[in-house]
Amino acid sequence: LMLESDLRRSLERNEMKVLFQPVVRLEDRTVAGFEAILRWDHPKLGRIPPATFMPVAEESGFVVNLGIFALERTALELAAWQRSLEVDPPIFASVNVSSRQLLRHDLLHDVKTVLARSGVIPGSLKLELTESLVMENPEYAAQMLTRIHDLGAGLSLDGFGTGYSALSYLQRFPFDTIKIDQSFVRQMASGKTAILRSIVRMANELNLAIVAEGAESEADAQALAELGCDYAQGYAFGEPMTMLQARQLVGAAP
Ligand code: G
Ligand code: G
Ligand code: MN
Ligand code: NA
Repeated sequence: LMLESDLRRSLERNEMKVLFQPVVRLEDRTVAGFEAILRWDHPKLGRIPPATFMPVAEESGFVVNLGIFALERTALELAAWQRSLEVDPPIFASVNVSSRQLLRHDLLHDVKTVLARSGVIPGSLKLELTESLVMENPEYAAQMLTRIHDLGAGLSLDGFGTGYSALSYLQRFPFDTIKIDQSFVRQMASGKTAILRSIVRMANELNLAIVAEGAESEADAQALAELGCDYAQGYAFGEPMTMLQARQLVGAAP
């Protein structure tokens, strides 16, 4: 496949970008952190979204290289900001983790290396893992994630509510944050809030921070705040942006 050989050269050719999408505090709309999202600028095909190249990367194993790249770029940028910004709590950034990276690769080693090399404030670098990923092998995932948590990395449960597992079960994993899938925000707009309310109540009881994904309007943001979500991410607050734009947004030194 053409795309696969191109993909393998994307990193050395500098075509892969790590974009940052803001996550804001709903109480005052300040920027709390960012989610790192990969974008591929192909020389001939133009901008290719992760939904297109991630399946190819998963298949070929190159997803591990991409994951390490995203983790390193994110940690180095965040650490640079932290040297010039005095904000408490520090701005965080979260990086998506693929199945192969957690289950068939030494993710613990990668995280340890990146934390040591970058010098980011512990807890401000987070990993995002989906429910379906951790449920592929719950025992192994729980063991690995506990060791990664012990290194000082934060852990977010991504796309919550789309799978079949219960928060009470996931309590066994050292997550500090859950990200509620954007499908619940869409439902909320048509008056369906029951599931969202129960997720928020249980997350509060388990001491988990809540990020609602896919907040596209001021009305979404208001409703999510009223339901008790702590943070929101979505087009209402900003699309994935370049690191330079993100740096300017938080007022870090150039
Ligand atoms: O931005 P977009 O909606 O196209 O992203 C689609 C998917 O790609 C999202 O589910 C996101 O989790 C995934 N994705 C984006 N960046 C990364 C990355 O660095 N690593 C992994 N594993 N997935 C990513
Ligand atoms: O990792 P995850 O699947 O959560 O990736 C988030 C994806 O959702 C990103 O690819 C991002 O571009 C997309 N996204 C972010 N904010 C919004 C939004 O407000 N609306 C929609 N439809 N998609 C969004
Ligand atoms: Mn994510
Ligand atoms: Na998500």
